[in-house]
Amino acid sequence: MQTQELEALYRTMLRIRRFDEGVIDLFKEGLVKGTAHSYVGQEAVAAGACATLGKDDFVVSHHRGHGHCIAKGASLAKMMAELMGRVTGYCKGLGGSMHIADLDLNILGANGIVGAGIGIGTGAALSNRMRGNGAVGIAFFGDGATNEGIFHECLNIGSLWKLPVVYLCENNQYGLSTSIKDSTSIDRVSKRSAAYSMPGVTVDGNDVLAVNAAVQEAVARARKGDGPTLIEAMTYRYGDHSMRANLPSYRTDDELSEWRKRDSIARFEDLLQSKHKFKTETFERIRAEVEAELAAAREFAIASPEPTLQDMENAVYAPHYTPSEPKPAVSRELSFAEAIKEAIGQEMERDPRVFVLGEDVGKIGGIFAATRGLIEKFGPERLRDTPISEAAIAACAVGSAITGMRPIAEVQIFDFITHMMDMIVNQSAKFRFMLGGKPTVPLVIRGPQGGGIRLAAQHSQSLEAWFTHVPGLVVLAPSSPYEAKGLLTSAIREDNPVIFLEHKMLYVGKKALVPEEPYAIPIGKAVVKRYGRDVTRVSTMAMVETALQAATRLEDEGIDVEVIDPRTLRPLDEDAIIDSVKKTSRLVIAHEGWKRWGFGAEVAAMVAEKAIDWLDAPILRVGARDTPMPYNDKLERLVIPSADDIVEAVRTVVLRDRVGAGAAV
Ligand SMILES: Cc1ncc(C[n+]2csc(CCOP(=O)(O)OP(=O)(O)O)c2C)c(N)n1
Ligand SMILES: [Mg+2]
Repeated sequence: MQTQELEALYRTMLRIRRFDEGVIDLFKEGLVKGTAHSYVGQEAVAAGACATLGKDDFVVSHHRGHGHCIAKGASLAKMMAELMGRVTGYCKGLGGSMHIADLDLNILGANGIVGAGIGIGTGAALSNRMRGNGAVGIAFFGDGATNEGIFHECLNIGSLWKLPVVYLCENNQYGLSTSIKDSTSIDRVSKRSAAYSMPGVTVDGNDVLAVNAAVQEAVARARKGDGPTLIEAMTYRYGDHSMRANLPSYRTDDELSEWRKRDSIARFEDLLQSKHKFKTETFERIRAEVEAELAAAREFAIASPEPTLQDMENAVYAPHYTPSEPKPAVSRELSFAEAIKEAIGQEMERDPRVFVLGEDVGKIGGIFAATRGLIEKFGPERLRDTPISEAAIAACAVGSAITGMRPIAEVQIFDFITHMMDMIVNQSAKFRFMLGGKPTVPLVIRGPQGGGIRLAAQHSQSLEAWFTHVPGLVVLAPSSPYEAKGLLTSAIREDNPVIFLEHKMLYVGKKALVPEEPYAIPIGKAVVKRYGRDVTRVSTMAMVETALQAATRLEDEGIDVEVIDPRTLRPLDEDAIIDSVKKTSRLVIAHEGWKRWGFGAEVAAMVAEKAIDWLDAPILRVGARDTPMPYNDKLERLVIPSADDIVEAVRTVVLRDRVGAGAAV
């Protein structure tokens, strides 16, 4: 190694150590709030590893991430400002220590969720492979993360697809207070590589040159297309788990002093002096330069303003996609599945970044046939069959979306989305926000949901309220083949993560007219499916058809129902609902999800807040009974709201008013 490279390694280690020592002081002074996890003791891992990467290569970090960011070239001033919650920080003060990222430097982010970076790194590697850019990446994680499911799912996928990524475990012997000896069934993390048929090596993580050599080999292997390597770097953190931690002691003084004897910086200084003839003045010069840089960073941060409420609110969503094509005229009948397939096929043709991944989506085109036949046109790279690994599927979607692809991930049956929750809720919905509102996360998670075909409690749920509750997500809910194609087209073109709900009864429902040309239905725009004077009915997905049937029956009784399909559940077209309620003065909401704590509760509250003076009757909700979905067909029909239930609710609000408030109906 050249003197210059050795000096650079040394400087990086010193910058990391002095930065994090400075952060401890700032925390004590109250200038850094919340918490931060010190990297002091582990500097050789980040410095040795990142020195093997070029600018186009990526790193994904974890909660103890300052070292990785610094080693990959992040600005100390912007990091410091972020730690102080300032608007000039990497995340405009919205992310803090655990979310620092710089996509321009391919630092894809630290992470507050243990193990998540392994998933995002796997997705980013997939994206690099698909874009053919020759870049590789390192996913850093702690020993504790190797007992998370995402580790195992992703090492399997990474190896199976020979992805250009290095899995780098920083084994600092503890996950919070728990020793690896008490948490891990194997004596060497690197041995777990055998289960995923990739090389596994353990290196001295306090020897910067040893780390550098091992990672160099792994990076070369990844770049050649031979797939990932699992590296375990043995190291130790000197400080407690975090700056906020004030834990009873769980490590011995002897253990700490043993590790201090192997301090990476002191050892490297000795080597540079003895073998490479570095002079005392060289060290002094570097130290002085680092101190000056840190002082300037600190000053910059302290002088920086804090973010405003508007900075925060603007960071949640990227602007929604707005359609520009004229509405096409020519129509023919398609089934719901055909409409979805047509949207996906047309968008894949239009944009090479669009691809599909999921269980059985490629060769057989999905168990509901939503992608059937597309593989023949687009091939197995873009119609990607995956292992049964929902967390990794969602992780590949997030990692590839933030690095330039536009993935569509299928959930085979929506109930399995429970396995994807971290990636959807903690990662995709918050990524843009945590990074100060800059990046986009263009991904779609779609699949069949709802009951009606006797699939019982774990294959029939309507879980939309879980997702409408989360800022950062878009939730789309088509009610017909026409809506399915137009909304999915928008979803694929949208720069925010979209949850796309495909009700199973629509899959088995009637064909309907769908234009052949691509068209996009605007996000956040409801449609009036039937105009009426007496009562507003807000209905979603399969309940729209049920509501229309109920409306026809009510017509015979002289009750004129207006049926509104919000189509987008989040962001909700509040104006369309309010305008209708102002006209009819009555509101009934019907959805298949549970009535209690459901989507309808939000609609009801919104109308109560904004239009209570226009209401002549209480708002009624019709939703599923408060039980899981039963298998028995008669009971299932009793749980899912029927046209009878809707008719009854409408009669209640209308007749109540016609016979006078307070009358029993
Ligand atoms: C999924 C999840 N579980 C638990 C936590 C709380 N937590 C944060 S860091 C940590 C320890 C992680 O240990 P390790 O992966 O070895 O990293 P280290 O802190 O040692 O660097 C825990 C339990 C979390 N943030 N995320
Ligand atoms: Mg650890």
